[in-house]
Amino acid sequence: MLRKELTFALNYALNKGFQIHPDAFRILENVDVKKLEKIIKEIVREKTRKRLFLINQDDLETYLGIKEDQTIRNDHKILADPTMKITTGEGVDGYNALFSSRFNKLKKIISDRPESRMIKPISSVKSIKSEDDVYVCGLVTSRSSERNITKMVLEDPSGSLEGIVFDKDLQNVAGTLLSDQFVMIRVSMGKNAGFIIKDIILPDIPDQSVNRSETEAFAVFISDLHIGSRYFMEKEFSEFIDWLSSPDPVARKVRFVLIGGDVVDGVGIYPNQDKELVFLTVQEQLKKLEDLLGKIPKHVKIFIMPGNHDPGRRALPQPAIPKKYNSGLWECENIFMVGNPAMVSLNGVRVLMFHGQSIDDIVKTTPGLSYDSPADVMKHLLRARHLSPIYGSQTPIAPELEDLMVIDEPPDIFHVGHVHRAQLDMYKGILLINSGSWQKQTPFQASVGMTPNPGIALMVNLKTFQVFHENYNDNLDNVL
Ligand code: D5M
Ligand code: FE
Ligand code: ZN
Repeated sequence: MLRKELTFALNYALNKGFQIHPDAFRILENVDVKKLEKIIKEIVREKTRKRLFLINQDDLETYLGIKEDQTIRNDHKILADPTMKITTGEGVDGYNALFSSRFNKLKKIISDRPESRMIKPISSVKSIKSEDDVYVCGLVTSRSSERNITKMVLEDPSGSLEGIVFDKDLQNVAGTLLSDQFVMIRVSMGKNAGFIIKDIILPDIPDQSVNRSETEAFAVFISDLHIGSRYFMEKEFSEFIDWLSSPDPVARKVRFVLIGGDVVDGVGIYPNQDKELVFLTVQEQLKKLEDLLGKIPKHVKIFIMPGNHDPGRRALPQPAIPKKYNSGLWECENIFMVGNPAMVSLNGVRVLMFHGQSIDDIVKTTPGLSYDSPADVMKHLLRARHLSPIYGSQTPIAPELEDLMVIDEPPDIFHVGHVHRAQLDMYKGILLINSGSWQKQTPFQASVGMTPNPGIALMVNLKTFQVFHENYNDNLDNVL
């Protein structure tokens, strides 16, 4: 239904012999009604003078002061995307290949550290009776605490080694290690021929120089729209989309929108989901996404990554949402479909995107970590240099020949979603963003005591790394 003010404005122009381009029409729809009459009359007067009888997008953008600033760059490069790399090994052989790739990649990463020159294969350590401490590295296959000691088993391609931690502080470090995580340890031979662990060293993030954009382009970080769910906040999300076309000085500088997964609610993801859906097929859900994103100005590049609710493979790493579910998104000039995880460069700023499925397993097994502070879990992942270390828990992991979940290169920005809590933090110069959600608290989340803060769009000035946010939630308690 056209608003009466819009109808008046259109009739005014049409009666003066004007045509109105559909793109211009879309802009008019979003203009403040009180200003419509004045705008249309001035444009008609101006163009009549020039004897041009078509009102197009450019006329309106010029008039409204929302014309694209051509000096703000929007260069992008997709640096890593699993979509075309997925091979899927099979069964035991596949997992052997996966874990051996994990070990080799992380050993290479840790080889930048001085101690790593002394790393010995586990099998060789077992046969020597050295007085000196030795370094070994491997994946943690088990850890347990009883009485006042912590036991840990580490495995490398040559064998496995059980060590004991006595030191209290070091036991706390050991307690935060995730199963199948890569570590380097310093051990000595104890009196009873057992190994004593003296130090635990994680691959972690080295001190690094951070990349910045030369121009003040803004990137917006969002995730977990859950379109199709009756709890999807369509009104608030639409307001945010309209804001992107508004004269707001920050909106005028937005050149990128990154969407970190769970774009739709999906179908058959949890029992009795259909009772909570307003669109019952993923095709309808994705069409709605396409329509909403279609309103974003074309100079804004949009990157879409899948999450655990989106169609396609569920196991990590996930390929991009397959084209067969919605070809429109794939064909749209300013939309880029990427897999999960992915690394993209925006004007030279490197953004690592990951939906965040592994957070569920990590908060369950790690003391001190919770859903309320996803940024702390993100730091944990960076220290482990791996996005999903735990194998065999809730997060499905595919037996890829190469472990694509290793964080090969540190990013400048680390963007994660999944837990529906918007949060910001920094770690070793890396900006950590959990992008929250656009879905109200679901009955399931209420039942497990999860309180999301939905309806907040986070954005970063890629030149200064200043962070802004737009909060579309009416609830005043809903804050960042
Ligand atoms: O997940 C939204 C949030 O809900 C995320 O933090 C995980 C949590 N969640 C989802 N399913 C479960 C189960 N079964 N147990 C515990 N926590 C869960 P989303 O991916 O949007 O559904
Ligand atoms: Fe989600
Ligand atoms: Zn999710």
